[in-house]
Amino acid sequence: MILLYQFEPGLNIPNPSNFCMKVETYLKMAKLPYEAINNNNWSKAPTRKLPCIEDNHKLVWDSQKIIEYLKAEYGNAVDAHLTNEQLAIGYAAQAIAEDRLIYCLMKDRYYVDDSRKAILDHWSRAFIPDHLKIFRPLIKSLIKKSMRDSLKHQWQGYVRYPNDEMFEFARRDLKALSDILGDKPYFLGDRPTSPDAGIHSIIANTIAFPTESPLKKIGYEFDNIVAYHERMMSEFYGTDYKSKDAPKSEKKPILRSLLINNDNWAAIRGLTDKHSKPEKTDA
Ligand SMILES: N[C@@H](CCC(=O)N[C@@H](CS)C(=O)NCC(=O)O)C(=O)O
Repeated sequence: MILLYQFEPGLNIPNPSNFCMKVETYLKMAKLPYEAINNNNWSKAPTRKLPCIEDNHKLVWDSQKIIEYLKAEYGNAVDAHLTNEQLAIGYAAQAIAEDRLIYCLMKDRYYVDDSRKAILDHWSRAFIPDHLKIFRPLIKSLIKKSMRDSLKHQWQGYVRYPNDEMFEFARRDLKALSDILGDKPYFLGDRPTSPDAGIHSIIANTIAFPTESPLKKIGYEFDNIVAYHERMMSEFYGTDYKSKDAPKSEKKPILRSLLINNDNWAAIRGLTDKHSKPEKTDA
């Protein structure tokens, strides 16, 4: 059984982490049996990011690498019919969503009051159990600071723009996605393919987030995007999806011994572990 380590579902979207949702959607699309470990155990993950999967004594991380691994290991029935041109269009559409629109989403999450309150409430409950809830305000301010710091240092500095300018970018990105989708049911035709897993996870996080926000409002300007969201939800999660129905997982640790490549692990942890000492080099 494939184990999917991910953040906890909540806010009535399958996962407030779009990359976790992307992998879960792909697993459903490919009809692969899996168990979701909703335990927020990001600090044990090789890059301190989720999702990761554990399969056949291997740990694989990064949503796209996970999908490529699953295709190699279990076959590629989902995308096998696509031409190279379609694959390239899917790749480009996915990049608009995952590498551009995502910054507008993060701006909304951490710089718009209602959205920020909702996401920080969710994470603080996910990370701190009820009997320690006195610490939730502290964790909220730490998460807010850490997210804002990392967003401000993102190379292109998108979040430094005022909200209205930033959300204009979102309108452009969503318009491009809407034009690529056109009147097709899915991004590359009549049936869902792997780029839909990535694109929809961003769209769901944009328009199905529970608070009203400038970004969500812009999402609702595009009727075919809204219909696409409903189609994807009904296909993979059910029309009346409620995240509170998702199981809470025990704290099952990610097993470090299951790494695909231990050299890779050491190199990655050297880059991500704040406490690791840099290796001495002759240079
Ligand atoms: N490139 C990675 C990105 C994963 C990622 O950014 N995960 C976020 C949640 S959506 C995360 O783990 N954030 C925790 C952190 O940065 O501390 C992938 O595609 O899996």
